[in-house]
Amino acid sequence: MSLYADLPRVTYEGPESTNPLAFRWYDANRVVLGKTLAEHLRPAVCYWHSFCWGGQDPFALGQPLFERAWFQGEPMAAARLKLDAAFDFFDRLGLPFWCFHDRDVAPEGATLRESHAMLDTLLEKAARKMEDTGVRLLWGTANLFSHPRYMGGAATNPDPEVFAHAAAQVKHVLEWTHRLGGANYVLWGGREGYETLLNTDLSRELDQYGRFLAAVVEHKHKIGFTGALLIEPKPKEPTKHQYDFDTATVYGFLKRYGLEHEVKVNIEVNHATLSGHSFEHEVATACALGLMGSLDANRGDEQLGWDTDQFPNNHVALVPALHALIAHGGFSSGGMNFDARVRRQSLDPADLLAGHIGGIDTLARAFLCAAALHESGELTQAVQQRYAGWNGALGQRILGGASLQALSDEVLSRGLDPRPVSGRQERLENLVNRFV
Ligand code: XUL
Ligand code: CO
Repeated sequence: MSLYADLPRVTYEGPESTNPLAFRWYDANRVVLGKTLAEHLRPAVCYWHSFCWGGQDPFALGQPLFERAWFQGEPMAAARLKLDAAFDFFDRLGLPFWCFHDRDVAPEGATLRESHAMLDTLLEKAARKMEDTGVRLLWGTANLFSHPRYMGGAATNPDPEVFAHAAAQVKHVLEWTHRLGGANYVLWGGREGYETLLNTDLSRELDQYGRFLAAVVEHKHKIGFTGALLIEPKPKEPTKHQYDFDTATVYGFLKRYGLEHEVKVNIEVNHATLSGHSFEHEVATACALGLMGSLDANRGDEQLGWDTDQFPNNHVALVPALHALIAHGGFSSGGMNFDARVRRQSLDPADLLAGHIGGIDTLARAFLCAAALHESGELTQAVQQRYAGWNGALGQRILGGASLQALSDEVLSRGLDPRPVSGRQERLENLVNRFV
């Protein structure tokens, strides 16, 4: 008997429902702005936090805290059990997508060849389950950060053999992601960063990373994978300085290596806040720079300075980012992956379901608010009005390339004397609050 088979199948019951295991806002088939909520949000369950994490924290030694049958026994049998349990869980929850790292799905073998073979066996099984259930793959990725060989980085490792190993691993998972019809392939820069400059050649490491990414792009085209390649920015943890600090840093990196039209970003809420930005800043930056890919929906804790990966539970906080996303036209290949885990005292199978239900309801409610705000057009108009001068003759001359000399002549001859105007922040904050 599977762990999750006894759980109820989650259904939408509406905002008045008091059923703790029902959706109150996520009505998957509700049409808003021309598409269903499921089509807008494209929500995904992540394999690693939900089925691989055993409740350990840095103070817990030894065995996993959670009692799961797949945390013991022969590794391949355990991995099969875990896959069955995961698809049972997907079935209960009814979200359209899932996401995985290679090492979440299958154990690491004694050699890469052995690791590949085990992954192949498990992903063949996953492919059949995807076909049976209709659950699709939002993205696949390779774990280039858990095995000790990667402790000094993968692509940015001082040892080229480690680079080659990482390349071989990514090649295999990229091909599988293609075969499973994945919408995206994610590269989170696990240990691509450094602890101290005393032992680090920063410029060499960036060149290595640039070459790695270019090789991934080449292979993507070679095999005909049409999904998006996504870098997931994070400023710190596990290393002190992660190279993919934030979206703007990633953009600079991509520009330097000529990859800005090939790779987009997967923005995680908790990574955004760790970088000292708001989530909406990261989303708006990605939209502005043409890098908007996908989102890892979670949250941090305002009093804690690390990556707590909690399920989102505050819809108001998400409205500005979703408003920016809607204004941008929404996702193309992306979606919302729950890169989130329950707290370690949440031992019961139903806790995992409740975490996802709360998370998806929070996203759905935030989306509905943001869609209403977008449809009213009031905020958009206020911003357009603020920049209206740029549509006039002077604005157009400036953007057309007017020189400092020409602008100086114009100010002096016309006696231009611009007056400050209100940014109306409080009025705009009140406006947004009408929609939440
Ligand atoms: C780590 C993190 C990863 C990526 C996938 O902080 O967010 O789980 O999302 O490798
Ligand atoms: Co993430």
